[in-house]
Amino acid sequence: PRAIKLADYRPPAYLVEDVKLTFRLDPKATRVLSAIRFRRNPEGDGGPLRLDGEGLRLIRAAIDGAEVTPKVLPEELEIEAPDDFLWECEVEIAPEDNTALEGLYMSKGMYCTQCEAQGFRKITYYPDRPDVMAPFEVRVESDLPVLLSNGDKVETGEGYAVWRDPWKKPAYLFALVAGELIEVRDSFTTSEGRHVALSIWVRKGDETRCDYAMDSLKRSMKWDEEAYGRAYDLDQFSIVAVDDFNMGAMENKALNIFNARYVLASPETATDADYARIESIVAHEYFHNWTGNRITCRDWFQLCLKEGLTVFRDQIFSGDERSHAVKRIEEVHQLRARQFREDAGPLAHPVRPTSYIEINNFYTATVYEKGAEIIGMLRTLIGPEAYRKGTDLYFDRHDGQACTIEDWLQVFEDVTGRDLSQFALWYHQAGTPRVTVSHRIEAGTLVLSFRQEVPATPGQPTKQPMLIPIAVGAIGRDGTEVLPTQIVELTEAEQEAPFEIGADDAVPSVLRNFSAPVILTQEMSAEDRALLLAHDTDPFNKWEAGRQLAKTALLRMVTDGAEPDAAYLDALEPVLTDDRLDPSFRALVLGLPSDDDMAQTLADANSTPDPEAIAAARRRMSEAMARRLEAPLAELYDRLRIEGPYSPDAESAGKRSLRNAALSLLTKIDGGERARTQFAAADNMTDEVAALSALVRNGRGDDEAQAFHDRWKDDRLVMDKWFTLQVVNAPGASGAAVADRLTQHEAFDWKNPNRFRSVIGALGANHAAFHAADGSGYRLVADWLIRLDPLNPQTTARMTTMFETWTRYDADRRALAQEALERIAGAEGLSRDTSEMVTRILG
Ligand code: HT7
Ligand code: ZN
Repeated sequence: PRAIKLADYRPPAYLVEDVKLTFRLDPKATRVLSAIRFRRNPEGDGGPLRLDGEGLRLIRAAIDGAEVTPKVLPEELEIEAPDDFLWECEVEIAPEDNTALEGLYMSKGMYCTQCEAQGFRKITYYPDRPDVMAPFEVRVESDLPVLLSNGDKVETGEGYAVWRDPWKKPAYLFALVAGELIEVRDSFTTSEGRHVALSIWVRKGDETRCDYAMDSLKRSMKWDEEAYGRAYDLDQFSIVAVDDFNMGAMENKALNIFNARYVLASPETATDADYARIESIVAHEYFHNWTGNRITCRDWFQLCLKEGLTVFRDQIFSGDERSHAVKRIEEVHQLRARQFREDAGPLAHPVRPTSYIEINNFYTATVYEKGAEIIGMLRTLIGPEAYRKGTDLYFDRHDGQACTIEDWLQVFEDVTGRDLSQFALWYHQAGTPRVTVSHRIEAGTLVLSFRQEVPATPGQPTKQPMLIPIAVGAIGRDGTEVLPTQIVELTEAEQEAPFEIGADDAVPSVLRNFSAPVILTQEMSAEDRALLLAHDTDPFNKWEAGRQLAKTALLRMVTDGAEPDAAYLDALEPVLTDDRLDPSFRALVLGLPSDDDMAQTLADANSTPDPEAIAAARRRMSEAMARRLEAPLAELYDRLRIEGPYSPDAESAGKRSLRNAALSLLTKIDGGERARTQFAAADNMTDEVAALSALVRNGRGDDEAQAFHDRWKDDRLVMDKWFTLQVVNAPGASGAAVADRLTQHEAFDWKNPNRFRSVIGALGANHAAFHAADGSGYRLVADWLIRLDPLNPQTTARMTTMFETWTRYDADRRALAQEALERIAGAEGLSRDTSEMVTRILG
């Protein structure tokens, strides 16, 4: 397969004036009629009309009313055409046979679409590229009661509906939904006085679980008006929940389509984490209306233009709605677990890649999360006011256009007069920068000495120094802050920064709020870390100090067989019992670094991680924490019980998270008594899952797992949790056997992506099980990926990333992983998606 290169970008030969589509829906033979007005692009190469199309049966084609016979190739159609003309075409497709869930497909009797990135070409012939934007009018014909498409409904009658979207959009934002759906309605009046009808469309029975998504939507609409001055621009906005979906959700203009798990929530069936995710994904997709839809990407290399920015926007929204401190810690946790891991392995790529084989493989943590970090750094560097001026200019200047990263940076250069060319390296250089800091204090001046280095990554052997904003402060020996937060702009490979602190001893607090996505090395004694854990005014670094103490202690346990560090355990107690601190913050302080994090830390230090030893060390540490902190944990567990009905608000969720963190530890030493009682009495899914997980983790949950199953067997979203928690929490290396057994369960519908991920994907979250010494984890995953690939290449390819760290491990494990990867690579008819991924992972 041919690699697509950024350097080969050429403007389209033709532009589209407007699009009219008619769908005659039928599961086996849907007819799609298109009437598209094309106009030659003065900036194009003057070539023939080339339209993308895949798996389409061409019935007829005409130019200006005269039938034509185009040259039809497997992935495109070509024809000589005049400069300005009407293209009419009729094709036939079979949505029922579409298991890849791209294009028009069926999910439980309902028609739906997924066109990003290149699904529209599976619907009809079209220049399926984001820089071709046009208004669409869509007529849907079917006996089904609900017929939806983008924009506002302009006509409806017996067996049909017509929708018009006046805003120019690329084809990847096209959507159509048809089915027996229930509508949950609300409304929102914009700051511009527009009355918007809001609808959430779900399957019958789910209409009672839409309140939180609807509320999140209205809060998002308001927030975008206040934070970015962006109001909604149509009279209708819909969200549809779909059971079969490859990813989380999709921002189609005025018709967002969601994986049902990110819409539906009720106290009995959704956890606090589910509520938080629903809030942020609803916001994310809504925010795309301006950052993605009104202003889109010129080509798919610019994906971070919409995704990095929109993630940044949804992160700040969630922080505003909840707690910025807790949200930042969670973001960094996730960034390190997913993006740093990607950046450290064979799949490392720049935030703006320069080449791809299958674009679906570039919807990555790097594009999304590192892309968001870049926006955050930009705002730190120029300040919030200049940032807002820049975004205002961006929306003014580029509304209705398909843009590049250069366009984005230019507006900030224009409003600040700053040269951002060194900053732009963040988009171009892959790999996580390493920053090493040391310090000295001379006559009341704290001098920080920095060194930065960006590691080599595939295709990028050498790197230049980056512009890195490092937020610093310092805490005096008595616990008071002697240096409030300042920003150091690193630009050189080595650099010093002096600060008057008026004291001769202090502990520097560096990379506050995780001001840049770097790996920081800072030699620091356990006492100094404990001082920061106790007194840092920056919540992120307060948490980070505890984290570093935990890591050091765990590393010593793994490499030297040390006992759990008593000083670390002692340092936890004052934080745990400090009622001035947000309970959810305290819950995060109690969490240990994951096994995968420990494995990466060992690999970074050129040591080979032993998954069993890591898991055993974490188990021993948890038990030691439980014993050392038993009294305060038990006290908190009793005191934090919430009386009255469940509410998903941040304060209540914080209390539950600390209480359940306490439960998780106490279950190590109380024989499971509290967890069993909590499980039996739980009136909400957060407490129910927490109790069951704690029991399963300690090999005690068989009866409760059965009871959970019997209670929830008819609820697909809760059953996904049932599958996942058994695999993720399976002790020792038993996870692969547990997953294998669960694949034989009658409810294991492997063709449904959520269910597949709930078992096979979950194994990736059980480090010791996936990396079991006998290779059972690798084999099971390979077997199932080989089976899924012919049906659903996108989900298969995405899940190959479970193997991305395979070179970290010992020779035996490497051989077993390589064998599994080669078996996937050699599978007959392997998709382009999976083939690209496995080839890159094998290196
Ligand atoms: N922009 C969307 C990305 C996407 C996607 C979503 C669902 C299924 C397949 C998909 N391919 C790409 C989602 C987002 O980031 O908002
Ligand atoms: Zn997005």
